[in-house]
Amino acid sequence: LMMEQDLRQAMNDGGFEIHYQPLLGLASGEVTGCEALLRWRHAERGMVSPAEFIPVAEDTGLIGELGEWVLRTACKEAATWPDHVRLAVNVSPIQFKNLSLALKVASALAASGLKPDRLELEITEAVLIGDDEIALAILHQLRAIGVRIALDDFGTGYSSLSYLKRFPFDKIKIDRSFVSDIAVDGSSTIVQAVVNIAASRNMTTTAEGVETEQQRDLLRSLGCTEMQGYLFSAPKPPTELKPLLVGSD
Ligand code: G
Ligand code: G
Ligand code: MN
Ligand code: NA
Repeated sequence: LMMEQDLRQAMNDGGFEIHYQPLLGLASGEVTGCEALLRWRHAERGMVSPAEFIPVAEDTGLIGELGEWVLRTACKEAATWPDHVRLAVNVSPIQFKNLSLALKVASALAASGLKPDRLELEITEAVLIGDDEIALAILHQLRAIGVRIALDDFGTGYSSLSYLKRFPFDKIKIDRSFVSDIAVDGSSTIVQAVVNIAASRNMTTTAEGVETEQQRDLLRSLGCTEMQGYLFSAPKPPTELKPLLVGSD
């Protein structure tokens, strides 16, 4: 497959880069963290979206190597940010089939000097589908290291509530489909319910895809903890990100 060969080559040639999107506290308006978002700069195709190549990396087994590169590179970058700014890294469900994941995370932290509680791993509920005891064990190993775990894309999959019972997440990320509709239909009551469930279990909430001041104000009034979206900033390369973090110090 063309794509697979391209991916391998990009890995060897430095064709991947990481952009970072800030997360803001809704009460303080301060940057509380940044999410690492992988980008592939392709000679002919331009910027290729991870939505396109992550599935290929998963199918071909390249996701292990690629995921480890993202983790190590992003941890090094985050170690240069102000101490109160956390780093969020997306972890594919496939990476949870590998028993060495916790070791790799510990190694990336040690190599970068980033404190464990500044790293937040974003997983989707697909990790916990089908009574996956290995994935659950790895989640507990990660928790033991001291990293935080966030449940990403909440509300888009199946029977999400049962997963909140199976593992004590630190954070729920509310999918942007709820945020985009929040002012126009019943989505605000759904967001309110998620915020209430999260608070009752000691979890914080981050609303994704916040694009308007109206959405931000509504989310703040609903008690949502953080926001992320184009209203404040799109994902940016490290050099453009830095000025957004200074002054939040
Ligand atoms: O940044 P963008 O909206 O194009 O991302 C599309 C999808 O790719 C999102 O679901 C995001 O979580 C995922 N993604 C981005 N970077 C990574 C990464 O480093 N690892 C994994 N597994 N997924 C990523
Ligand atoms: O699945 P995940 O939540 O990790 O995906 C994050 C993706 O959402 C990134 O690819 C990012 O580019 C995209 N994104 C971030 N902010 C916004 C926004 O305000 N609006 C829209 N439409 N997409 C966004
Ligand atoms: Mn994410
Ligand atoms: Na998400």
